[in-house]
Amino acid sequence: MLAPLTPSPRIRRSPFFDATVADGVASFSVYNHMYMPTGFGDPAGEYRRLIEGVSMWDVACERQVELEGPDAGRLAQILCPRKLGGMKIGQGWYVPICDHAGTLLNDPILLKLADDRYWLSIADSQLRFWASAVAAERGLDVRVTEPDASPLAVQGPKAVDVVAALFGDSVRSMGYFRFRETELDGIPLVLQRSGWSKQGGFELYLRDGSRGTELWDKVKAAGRPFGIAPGCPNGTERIESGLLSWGGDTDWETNPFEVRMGKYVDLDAPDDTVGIQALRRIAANGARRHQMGIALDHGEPLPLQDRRPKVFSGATMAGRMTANAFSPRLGINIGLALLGTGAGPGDAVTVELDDGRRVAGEVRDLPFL
Ligand code: THG
Repeated sequence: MLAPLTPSPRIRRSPFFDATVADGVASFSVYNHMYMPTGFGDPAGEYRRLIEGVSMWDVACERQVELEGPDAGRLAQILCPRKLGGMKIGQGWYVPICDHAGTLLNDPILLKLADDRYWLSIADSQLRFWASAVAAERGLDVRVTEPDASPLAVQGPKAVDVVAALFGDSVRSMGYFRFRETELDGIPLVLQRSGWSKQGGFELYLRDGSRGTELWDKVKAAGRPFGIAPGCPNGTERIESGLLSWGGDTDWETNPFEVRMGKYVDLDAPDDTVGIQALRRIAANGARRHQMGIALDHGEPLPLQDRRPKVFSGATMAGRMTANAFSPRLGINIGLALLGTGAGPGDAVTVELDDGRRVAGEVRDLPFL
């Protein structure tokens, strides 16, 4: 058991912090320098509601980096090795952001709010520094700021019913990652069909950080007939579904091709896109590693491993396991791993756990489910 966090203004509270405390949050992680709930004391129920019902999550720590001004679109394209020419206002796109060596710095959703206003809805790295430095170095006319925008996720097969109860049936026909600027009883919001699960759902980006508890309570009340309860980004479901956790599944050598983001890289993106030259070279030579699943041969649920256990193929180190969980739907322990491309589906491997135990396993294709 790790010791609790020491309070500090360096670790920010989300607008939903008080509401999650009132609802019995049991643990936090820190993400983008903000507390992020990681459990409410009922892991089995939290998983079941996500798979069969509906769950609500404080994901305000998915901070927004706003690019605003005449060169906002140009900066977005310089930062993203995915061609953005076809992007329409109201669309969100999943994009890799790479450094000049092609290393993955973040995997945000890019939202186009206007021709001169974009948001990068970021994973856990300081993209604001990166965006403002690149903008200044390229002499662009654009402001890079953090807007008052804090996502609350509603996830699960019944999420659409909860969100329709709040905003009307028109939300049922919203496409994936589409969003609209709207309000709920005067609370300004961006409503998007999105969220870090494969169970379907929406995110309500609160645009007034003073009204977090009010929004939380409205979502909870609308969800009551559907059995809603608080949860959080679910480590088990995301491993089953093969969703990427930047910084957990990636390291300072990881490029987008290694972690199944190659389909979001356009090699014919403009030559002045950061990292595109390196990405072209990597694509031509072939990536050295790839992200795979591992099915572990161990009956009991294993504890969460946080030291990236080594994965062996015979006596040879094949790579590292970056995340693990016991899958209730599969009835086995599963993991994500970054392995050399020599290791492929069906290969027998051994994982050396944090406590030194060795567990046999088999390499699997992703997603598991
Ligand atoms: N919502 C919002 N912001 C975010 C996240 C989010 N920022 C941080 C983090 N999550 C970004 N990472 C991801 C990773 C995967 C997905 C979304 C955000 C995702 N991927 C699908 C997949 O890989 O199958 C679909 C991608 C696609 O079809 O384009 O959903 O959750 N606001």
